[in-house]
Amino acid sequence: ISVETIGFPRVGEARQLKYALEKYWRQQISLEELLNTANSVEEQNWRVQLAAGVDRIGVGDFTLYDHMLDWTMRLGCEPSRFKSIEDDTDRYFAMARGRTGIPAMDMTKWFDTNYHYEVPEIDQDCSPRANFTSFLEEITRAIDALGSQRAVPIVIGPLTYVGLSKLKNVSLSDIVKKLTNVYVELFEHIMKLGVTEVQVHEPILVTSKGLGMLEMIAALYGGDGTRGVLTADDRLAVDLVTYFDGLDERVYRAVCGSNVAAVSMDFTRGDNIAMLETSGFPADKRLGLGAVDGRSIWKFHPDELTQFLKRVDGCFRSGKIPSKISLQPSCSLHHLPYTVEAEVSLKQNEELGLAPVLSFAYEKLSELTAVREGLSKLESSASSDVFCEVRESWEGFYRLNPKKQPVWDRITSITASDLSRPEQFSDRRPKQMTDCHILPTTTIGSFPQTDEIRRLRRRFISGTISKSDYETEIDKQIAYNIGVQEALGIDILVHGEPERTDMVEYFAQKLDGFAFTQNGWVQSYGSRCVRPPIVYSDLTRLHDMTVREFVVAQSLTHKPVKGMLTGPVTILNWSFPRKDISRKDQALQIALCLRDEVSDLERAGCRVVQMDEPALREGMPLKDHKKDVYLQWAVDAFKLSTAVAKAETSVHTHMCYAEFTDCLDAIMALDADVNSIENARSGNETLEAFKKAGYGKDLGPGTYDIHSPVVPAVTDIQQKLQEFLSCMPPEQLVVNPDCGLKTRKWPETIAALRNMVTATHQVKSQLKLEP
Ligand code: THG
Ligand code: ZN
Repeated sequence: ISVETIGFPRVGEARQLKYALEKYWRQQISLEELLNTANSVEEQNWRVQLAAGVDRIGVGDFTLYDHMLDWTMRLGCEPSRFKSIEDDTDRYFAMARGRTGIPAMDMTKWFDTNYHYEVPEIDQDCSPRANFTSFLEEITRAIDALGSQRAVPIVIGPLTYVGLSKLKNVSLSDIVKKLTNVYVELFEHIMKLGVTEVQVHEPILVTSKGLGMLEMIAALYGGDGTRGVLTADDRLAVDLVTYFDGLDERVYRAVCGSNVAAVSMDFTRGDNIAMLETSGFPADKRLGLGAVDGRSIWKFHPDELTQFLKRVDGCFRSGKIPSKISLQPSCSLHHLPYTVEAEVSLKQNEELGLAPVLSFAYEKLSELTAVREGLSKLESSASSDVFCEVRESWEGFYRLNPKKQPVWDRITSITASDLSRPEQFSDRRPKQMTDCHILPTTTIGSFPQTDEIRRLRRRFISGTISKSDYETEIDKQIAYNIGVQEALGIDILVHGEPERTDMVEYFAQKLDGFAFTQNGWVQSYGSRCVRPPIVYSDLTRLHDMTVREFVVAQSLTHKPVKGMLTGPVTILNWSFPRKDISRKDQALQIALCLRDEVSDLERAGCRVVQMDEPALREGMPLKDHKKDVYLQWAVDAFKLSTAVAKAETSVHTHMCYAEFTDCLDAIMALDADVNSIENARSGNETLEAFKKAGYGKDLGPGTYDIHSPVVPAVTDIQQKLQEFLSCMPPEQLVVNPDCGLKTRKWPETIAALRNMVTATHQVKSQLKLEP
């Protein structure tokens, strides 16, 4: 039994790569200095894995920005608008970040993780060509550091690469065929370096798309009597690596019948072990046993793991699986922070008992060897020392963080009526915001976070200024924000959220049951990282969370001010959840806290509550047949949070970062009175889809793109509004930008909102002229 990794974090323990990248973009360091930093982070990664006793280390997944973008370069699939940029590095960063006149490529979520990749764009002009120089150099460095047997190149497989692309006027199978030669060329180069095995990552196979790829699996990897283009050369073994869910039985049969030398699977999701028990695993292949959860920050539970290992052992004994096994994390470790050792406060806080049960990337490496030991000790039924130690850590954790029974009692007593508004939309809508006329203007919630606010917050956190001084300054900013909106003539106001940094961090800090790391950074995209809070206990609300700032804002204006909340599903999806409590129950716990907050806001005079759910879509399971269950509890959690609102209270929501068209039924089921959506960069497709689905409530499609500092012209916004009006009646439309404004500067924000209000007035006066 060997131990193997299939990917590692890459920003660096101290986020060295992030800082180097940002300096390089500001032209403060040279490309050479950037690459020196990158190489030293990568080499440190290798050293750590080597020292942890990993037998085969996945290499080549390191990247300056995004691994999918790397493959776009390597395969020569750059969209044609970038082809004029000759220098490889310049072209690479232009694709990621855009250039004047050349928009960046789109980003989207990598499967169901919080990582964003650069979506390849492939059309009929795409003519793949090999561009592997820097990749081969990287592999060569890895071989020098680790030896050619220990360094296993990671390659994103053609099915996954193309399956995750935006295809225009081309078919998936045609492009896969076109790309195959380039992969064959790559494999030849890799063999020349003395490499004998590659990991070909094909996580797409666990999704519902995998079922449509059976023929392509056979063509590429062999099966049905064919040799397989990528497995035709015996000198290079292919390990077909899948993760993020189990394999559908038909896909499993296809990969088992293929010519690959090894198949690696995720045994922490789905039910691959049951499939091994019933169908067995081919004796001529090595099994990659992804038994250590690469998505979870928690240590393994010794008893659960023992149960699992017994089943593996049973398969061994009955000859269902071969003796060639490689123990692996269930996926790349790059979805985890580097190490618990860097969490000094959590480690010191012994009353919490949390640090001993946490396991980040470095600690997962030790778990791999612990699991190997556990498997070998099964026979003697002696428990290994590590298992005993981890069991004690968990016992300590549970003793210190007992179940909060009242929370569970409240969850048990939730009834259907808790999930529905007192009146139907058609009855309640006329009672809401009666002072607001047709085409009301509003914003999504946040206003620019100036350096001054950030400085203020730092002084408060470090204790340099008192809480009351901090609040006084925050209130001044709220007053300014309200003044600006009044002057611009916006109809539904916001306080602007100067007291919040990251919305999820803000709410997590207000709730009891969340813990925070100091260095637990996880790459979100490019140089950007997030530090998700950790759910360690049942979640409760100790105090109201947003009422003070709402009251300050509402006291300054007669117009309605929105009470701004982040929805339960988003708070959960952007945190590290407990693994021993269902995500549904954790979402419901957060929902109960938010429900109480909605009531408190109403009592404080709030007439409009906005419950944002930007991450609703990204929590969707990868298999179609699992989607309904997720969407059901996600919708329930949202409704549990909001349905307590009186009929007179208008409930808004906002969604961004995603495609909505594949979960429209769920979005409609949220029963929000107004839904503002990110739409400025797409045409009317989303709107058409809403209309087609019979969406009858109010909609606020983004009238301009806030991700760019460009101020939209009045005519641009007018045109957008006209397009929207061609799609739905004016009574249904709300006018807003397409996301929050916190990343923008004040001058462009004011100019853009002024144009938005002007455009709205002009469109309204035109409407009146019409018969
Ligand atoms: N909040 C949280 N998660 C998120 C988003 C969010 N996940 C998805 C999406 N939004 C990711 N977008 C970003 C945007 C900006 C940054 C990170 C993720 C960012 N991060 C700072 C950095 O890397 O320098 C660090 C922020 C900090 O210092 O706290 O700018 O909105 N929870
Ligand atoms: Zn948004």
